[in-house]
Amino acid sequence: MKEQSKEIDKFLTSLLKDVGEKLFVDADRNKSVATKSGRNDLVTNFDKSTEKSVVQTIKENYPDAVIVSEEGYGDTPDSMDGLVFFVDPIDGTMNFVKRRDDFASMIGVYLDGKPYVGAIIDVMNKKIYHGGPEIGVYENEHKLENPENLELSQGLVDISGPMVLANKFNTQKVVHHSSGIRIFGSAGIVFKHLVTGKEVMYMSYLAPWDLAAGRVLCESMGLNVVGVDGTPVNMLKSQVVIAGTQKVVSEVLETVKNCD
Ligand code: 2AM
Ligand code: CA
Ligand code: CA
Ligand code: CA
Repeated sequence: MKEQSKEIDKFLTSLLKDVGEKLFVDADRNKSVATKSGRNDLVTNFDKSTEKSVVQTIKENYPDAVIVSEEGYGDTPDSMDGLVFFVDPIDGTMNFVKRRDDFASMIGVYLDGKPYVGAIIDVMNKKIYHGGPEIGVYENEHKLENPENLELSQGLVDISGPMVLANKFNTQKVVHHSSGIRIFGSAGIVFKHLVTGKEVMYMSYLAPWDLAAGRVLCESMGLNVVGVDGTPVNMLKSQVVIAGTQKVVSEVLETVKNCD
């Protein structure tokens, strides 16, 4: 098991390194941009070409694995049995288009429903956050220490913009009790801040590919990842997710419970 974790970790880091080198250059290129569900929901030719080649490489190396991916090149499983790869080719597409910064590419791997190996590349900073419960979590080759179990008043939180503006789930109260709010616009970049201890909580509506890699890394480092009612997340559907230190997640769940 541990040997297989290590092998998949090597596979993911090498694959995402190649993806990162391409996207680093593509960030400066003209993009063909289309909207999906609305004007804030974008997809570019690079989201599609990246996903197509990542899915193909996974299929060549793990022919029996199931692949769940955002732009339509994967499968649509109804169970988490066996090896399941979740692929988000470009996470933070709006940033990729507007800022050419703060976007990621990520792959999370689950074995029989359990977090197994995850990898997130911060493309513009050329850093890969990767690992799993059996092997620990690394920033490139450097092993990361578990983040301190800070309280809400001791750290920065990241909550999706529309959720805070609408004060959904009492999120404005959460912000008032924290050190402040930061909104990066890429789940992958926020998970990077959680595993390096720079933020203490992330709350957002996430699809399985937004969550998969970050959940593996968080849970491997003693951070909590739960649904908005405190129940375990379901990797086969989209849902509101709270991820953060154990203390902050309990405080936020209490605040959510008391929302009017
Ligand atoms: P994306 O860029 O891969 O679409 C932006 O706030 C963050 O939320 C990004 O990680 C973005 O991923 C994700 N996101 C954007 N729209 C979403 C939606 N409708 N459902 C779930 N996640 C979304
Ligand atoms: Ca998208
Ligand atoms: Ca995403
Ligand atoms: Ca995406």
